[in-house]
Amino acid sequence: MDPHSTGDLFSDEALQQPARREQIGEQSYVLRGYALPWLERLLPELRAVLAQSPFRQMVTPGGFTMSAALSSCGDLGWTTDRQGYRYSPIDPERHQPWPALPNVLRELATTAAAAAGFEGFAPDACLINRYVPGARMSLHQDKNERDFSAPVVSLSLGLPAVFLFGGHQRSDKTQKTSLFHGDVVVWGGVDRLRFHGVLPIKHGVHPRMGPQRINLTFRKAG
Ligand SMILES: O=C(O)CCC(=O)C(=O)O
Repeated sequence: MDPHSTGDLFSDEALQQPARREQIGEQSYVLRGYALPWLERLLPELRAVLAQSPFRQMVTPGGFTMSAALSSCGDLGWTTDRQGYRYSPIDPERHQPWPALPNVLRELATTAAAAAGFEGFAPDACLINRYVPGARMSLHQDKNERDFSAPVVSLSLGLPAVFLFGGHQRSDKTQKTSLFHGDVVVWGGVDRLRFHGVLPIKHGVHPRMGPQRINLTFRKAG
């Protein structure tokens, strides 16, 4: 995640366009480039979180190692092992609380949610996924949270991804949306439990983030 120097001319701010809002569902939006103006503040905080709770490979209840490596920050972190999926206040590798959710991440998630029509979003969990080329996320619903009235806010950094957005049944047709560095997806309300996933990440090197994609998903879990 070390910045590769691109000079001021090509900084995220210089490249920034006004965020475009693309509707992908009745209450779901992609906010194009929304996070670009935040990145100078956000990336050092993210790096500090990951220095405390580094990425690790987790195992599903079925015994499969997830291809994305995971970490978390906030009051609750999402974990999986042979016992099941759950939120926990404790990082199971360090036996200590997860790192606190940095203010800049909280603010980003809250304002992005509001831009998508969800005022007052107060996340208490931020799951951080790291995808190297070839890593993917199979179709799933986010349903380990207590209350589905809050949206999911998802920030993409680094290499592009193809996001799959399905329906309420696993077998429903999915729509494909390319996600780029700085894009934020928000889904909630009638769309909150829609299946979603990510196709295998293509090989590449992102000028700012290197050969990886990092995704942060903010949720109200507790
Ligand atoms: O990486 C992404 O864009 C989606 C991540 C995701 O689906 C999840 O964390 O539940």
